[in-house]
Amino acid sequence: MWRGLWTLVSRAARGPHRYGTSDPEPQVAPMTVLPPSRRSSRLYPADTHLFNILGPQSFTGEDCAEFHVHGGPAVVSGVLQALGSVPGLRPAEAGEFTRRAFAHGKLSLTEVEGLADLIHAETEAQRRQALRQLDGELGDLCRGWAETLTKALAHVEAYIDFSEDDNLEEGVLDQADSEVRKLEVALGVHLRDARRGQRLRSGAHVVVAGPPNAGKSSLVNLLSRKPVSIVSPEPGTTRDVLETPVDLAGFPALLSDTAGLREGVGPVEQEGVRRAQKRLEQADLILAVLDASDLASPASCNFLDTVVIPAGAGNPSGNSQRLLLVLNKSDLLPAGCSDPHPDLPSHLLLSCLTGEGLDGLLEALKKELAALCGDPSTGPLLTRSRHQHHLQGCLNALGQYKQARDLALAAEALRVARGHLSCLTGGGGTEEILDIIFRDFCVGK
Ligand SMILES: Nc1nc2c(ncn2[C@@H]2O[C@H](COP(=O)(O)OP(=O)(O)OP(=O)(O)O)[C@@H](O)[C@H]2O)c(=O)[nH]1
Ligand SMILES: [Mg+2]
Repeated sequence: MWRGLWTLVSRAARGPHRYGTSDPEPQVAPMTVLPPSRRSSRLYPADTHLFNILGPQSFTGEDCAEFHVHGGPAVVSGVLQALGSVPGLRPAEAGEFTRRAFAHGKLSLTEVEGLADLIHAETEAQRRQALRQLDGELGDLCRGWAETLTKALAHVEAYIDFSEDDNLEEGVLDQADSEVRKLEVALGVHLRDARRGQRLRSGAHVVVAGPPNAGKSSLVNLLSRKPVSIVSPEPGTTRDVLETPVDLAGFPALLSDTAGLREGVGPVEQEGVRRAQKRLEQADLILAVLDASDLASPASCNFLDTVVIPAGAGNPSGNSQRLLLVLNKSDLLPAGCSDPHPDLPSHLLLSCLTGEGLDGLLEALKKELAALCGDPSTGPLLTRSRHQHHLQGCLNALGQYKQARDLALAAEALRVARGHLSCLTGGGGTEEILDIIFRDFCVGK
């Protein structure tokens, strides 16, 4: 590669604009002396450096050259233009550096996914989770499990080949069975946590619902800190489901504003109510909003009876759907009235108008989201459906191992189980899967 390396001459690094249009195009000239590995060479003009990193220490594992130049757009475009004129040089494809690093064994597939997640992380919890995956935690776990399976397979094969032999130690099959049982338990634990991991990566679905005019859109705008929805004193303003991604107390969430739930309305609003109800069924967390000064209205009572009470408000540890009940417009309550409705299920008082109660709501949301997404530093490791698919495949194959009547079939089931773990870390990855994963990357990484 070094034979083809060129260094920039002064005009390229200075950029074309500074010298006017009559100036010649940026140029490159052959470089005679290369800097030693991991050292930089100063090029002309001052402050342009060439960094030489020899493989396999570089990110991709290949010999690399990095140009460190001033960040002004004209300088950068001058350098790129000059490099682009060298035969054989071209800009990197999206994800190409990472793909090369994977091809050279510098990163496993789960680490590649961790890097992609880190690049796209928008919240603190996502960043911490991505760092764990980039550090190789999931890959290490899979490799440990694959080793266990290799041992179990060796025991089964030893039994097939040498069971007649007196030298074979006793209970080899029992050992294999016990390893498989332990593995089943471990996989089960991680699979049960998979939904939380996926929420942590792509955001929990938080649906804001309630009767018309309760202040749902006002709350969505307050939490997302932008005017997502139209707010008006007219009941029935919101019809469509409006989604917005938000960072809620450090956790990623997809916040949906919905139509106010009520009966006896026109066909358009009716369709809005139908959509709102459908969205409610898919919610990870319902933010139920009522007007604190209008709790006796038929729409409020109906919402309490049909949504809040069945969802088991105040009992988030149960199996019921998670729900936070918010009594909005607390500013309209008589002064000095701390909790006007002690008989209602557990709730929070809020005023979207004054912002009072917002801190308490964010604190409650943080607790709910931590329970839904898991602790990003110690919690779930399976963040993609691809992970879940392979672990489930592995678990199914272990089930077949236990049912196999024939030792050859039992050994084959162990091989299938091990194959799934190897696909998870990229050992048996097909081109299509690699294409999907690398497509997520931004250009240049
Ligand atoms: N006093 C007071 N008014 C509020 C508060 N929050 C919202 N409002 C007002 O209540 C009215 C309805 O607010 P929205 O946010 O549009 O209510 P909504 O629940 O989205 O209404 P629909 O979309 O029609 O179902 C508007 O006039 C808001 O300004 C509050 O905390 N205090
Ligand atoms: Mg609205």
